[in-house]
Formats: sequence, C-alpha cells, structure tokens
Amino acid sequence: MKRYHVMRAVTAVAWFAAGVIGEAQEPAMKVLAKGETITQDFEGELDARWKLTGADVSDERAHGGSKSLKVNKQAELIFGSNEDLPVRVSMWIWDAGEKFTENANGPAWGVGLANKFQFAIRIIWRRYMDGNKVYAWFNTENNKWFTPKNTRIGRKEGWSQWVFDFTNSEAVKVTCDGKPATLDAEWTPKGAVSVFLMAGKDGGPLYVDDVTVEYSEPAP
Ligand SMILES: [Ca+2]
Repeated sequence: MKRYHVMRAVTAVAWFAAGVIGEAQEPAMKVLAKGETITQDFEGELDARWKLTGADVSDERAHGGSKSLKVNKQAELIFGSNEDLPVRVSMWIWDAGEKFTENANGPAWGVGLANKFQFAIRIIWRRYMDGNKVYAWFNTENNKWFTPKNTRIGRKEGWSQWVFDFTNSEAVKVTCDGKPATLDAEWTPKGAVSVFLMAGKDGGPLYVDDVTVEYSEPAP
C-alpha cells in the first residue's frame, strides 16, 4: 500500500518534469478586441480558441474550399469572457434534410452567452411545432432545451448562411440567407461570448463552414 503511494508521487513528479501537468493548465484566453475579426474556413489551421468535443475537420462536405467542421457532439469557439460582446457572427450550416414523424432533437447552432446559457437555432420536431417545415430557436436560460420557439423560417436542405447580428443591441437580428427569424425580446440576448455548435441524436452530424466573428468599431 505504502509503496503504491510512493509510486504515484514519483509518477506525478515525472509528469510535472515532463511538462505534462504544467501544460494541462488553461493558457490565458485571448479575447476578441474591438476592430478584430475571426475567420474560419477549416482549410488550414484552426483558431486556438476552438474547444472541440467529438468534432473534427472533415472533407465530406464543404461550403467553400474542400473542408468543413463536422460536429458529432459539440464545438465552441470562445472569443469572449464574462461580458457579452456586440458581435456579428456568420456561419454556413448544412441541413441534411431529414424529416421526422415523432419528437426529434437535431443539431443546434448559435452562440454561447456570458451567463453560460446558449441562444441557438435548432432542428427539432414536436407535435405542436412542425420542424419538418420550420427551424426552432432556443434561449437555454428559458427552461434549457425544452422550450422551442418558432423562427418562422422555412427548412431548406443543403447549405444556408445564418447570421447572428448583435451590432445594434436594440435591434438584434438572426437571419437565414437574409430572411429574419421571428424572435421575442424577452429571450433575445444583447451579445455573445462564443460560437456554439451541437449535434443532436437526430438529423445527422452538423457540418459548419465559413464562420466569421466580427467585433466592429462603433459607428461614428
Ligand atoms: Ca471550407
């Protein structure tokens, strides 16, 4: 027993010496500054601010170039910290076109908020919301993923460009190929700290391409 503890201590010292334990600590995160833009086309190296869990660059589909990010579980590009930033987030999302006849929870894409909740579009199907025809939106501060709201944007198979525009906090907009989603002010955030992507148990993996996050200087 004693010998076992000594062995563990020796192992820990060896790891520390090798830098394994030291490197496991999170490096200080670089927060997006005013005037900066992040562009991710998944053709080259990924921005270090991505946190990928069951997600990887794939050449199965692409909106631009030959690759996209395939999300089987979750991916988050964290560009802010404890304050929602008035950014404009744009991304191309692949809708596999799958149709449902009973409750379904498909992929979700949107933004993470400073309060640790998410504001996202999601493919779902409920008896009271025909997710074969429209996309739902959620603010997970409102009852997690149990309260879908209707974007009134029609489902479309293939690639679509989604924009989450917080540049005017009094008129936040979410659009799909330029069409505005129906939102309600109570659950519409004023900004974001990350790009948030999540696969569901239905609707196939989520593919995303050509992500941009712009933090513009305020208009003069
Ligand atoms: Ca690409």
